[in-house]
Amino acid sequence: MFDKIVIANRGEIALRILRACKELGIKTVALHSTADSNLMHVKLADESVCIGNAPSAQSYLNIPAIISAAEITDANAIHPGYGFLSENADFAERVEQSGFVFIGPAPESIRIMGDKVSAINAMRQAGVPCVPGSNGVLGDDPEKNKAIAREIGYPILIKAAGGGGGRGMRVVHSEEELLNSISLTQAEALAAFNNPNVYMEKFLEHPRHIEIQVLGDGKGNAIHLCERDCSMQRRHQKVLEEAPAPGITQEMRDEIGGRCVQACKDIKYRGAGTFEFLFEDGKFYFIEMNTRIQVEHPVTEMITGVDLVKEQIRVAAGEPFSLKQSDIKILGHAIECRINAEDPKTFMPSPGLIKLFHAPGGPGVRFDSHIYSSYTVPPNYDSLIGKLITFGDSRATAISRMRNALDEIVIDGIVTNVPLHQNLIRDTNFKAGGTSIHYLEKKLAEEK
Ligand code: MV4
Repeated sequence: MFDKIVIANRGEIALRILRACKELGIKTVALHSTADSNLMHVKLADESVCIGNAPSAQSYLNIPAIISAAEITDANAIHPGYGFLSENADFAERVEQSGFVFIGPAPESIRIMGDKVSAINAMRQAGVPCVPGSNGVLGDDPEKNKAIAREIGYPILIKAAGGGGGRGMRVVHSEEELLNSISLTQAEALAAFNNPNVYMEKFLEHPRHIEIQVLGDGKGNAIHLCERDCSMQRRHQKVLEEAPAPGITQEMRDEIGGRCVQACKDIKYRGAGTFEFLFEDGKFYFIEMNTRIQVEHPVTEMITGVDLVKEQIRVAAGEPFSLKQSDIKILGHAIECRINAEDPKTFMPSPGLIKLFHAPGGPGVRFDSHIYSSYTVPPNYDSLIGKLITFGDSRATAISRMRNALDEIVIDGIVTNVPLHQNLIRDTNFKAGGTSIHYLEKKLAEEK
């Protein structure tokens, strides 16, 4: 096992990684920007290194500074968390070339999944169901492209190979718009991702976003840890997630989970990963794979009892895989509300001084957060300040516990989206379960 790990992230996930390290008896090095010396995990870490100024480009994205910090502290491994450099294949490669372990997949796995076309090709090859589409990058023959679109059937979606997470997409409703839309998306893709490649998919109009959590040991062993429903989102920002997904039967779970596991075995995937699917009319369609630990990982931890961050560290250290698929049982239901320092109506960020914080509690309540009374939320980063997670034997219990926890939590001094969650947790359609990716935006527009 590692002796010392560098935590190359900030906020709640840095604290989450620190807690996992402490449980495993591993020393920790907290890296932070000049704006972040008061972060909770910086106070709790064995050592800390300031790696640059507040802007992320000068600190949390500063590869030479991060590698130097690992060198001077004599660490063994680097955990990238989520966001920042977590899915940067060049970073993973430079970490390993410098003699450290990257706590994540091999650079080659990150690279394949970073290009959405190569990801889809690899997954289709492995037997994972994908959206009907162009099965590759579009060429420059207009007649061929028209034929592909006609074969798929309108409406279609043009997506950038270098995109993902909702960036670089365009819906096309008819052949008249097709060629112009392809050119526009190619130009935008070149500007945004330095990669002009685009591909086509059937546009699914009312899907849910359901994703499968996997763990691989990098030696051809892999398991899945059930699915999460992340359909409750606004502008591609997830707001509330839950596991398991309402209405998904054990039979459907075994089938789609088995496909993901086979794909992980085929590519000798190492660490935690997520297969993102659209789910419509009872069918799963793969769209992307995330090669990092995700924000919403706690709902999976609550329903399976598996500590995903500890497992990431264990497999990165080359320890034998202790988990078998038959060990994974669904113990209940979990919900996560993302607590943001933002206005619940305008969604404008609202950083500043937290004068008073009181944590909610009781059975089945977990709050993953770095905040404390007198902490100042800096304006330089993402507005996520905590994740409130509830667990219960049923979805109704998890909802009831979340409603109470949202009424108990006190965050004074800054504005947060807690009122949005208090509204959503009482929403009739949410309570029924299984709403589509468009539900929250429609609800917000109606209530305006
Ligand atoms: C789609 C789609 C409909 N049809 N692909 C947006 C984020 C990126 N991960 C993929 N996205 C979508 N791809 C096809 N063929 C609709 C979306 C989409 C979406 C997906 C998941 C969660 C929220 C979303 C919000 C708008 C659009």
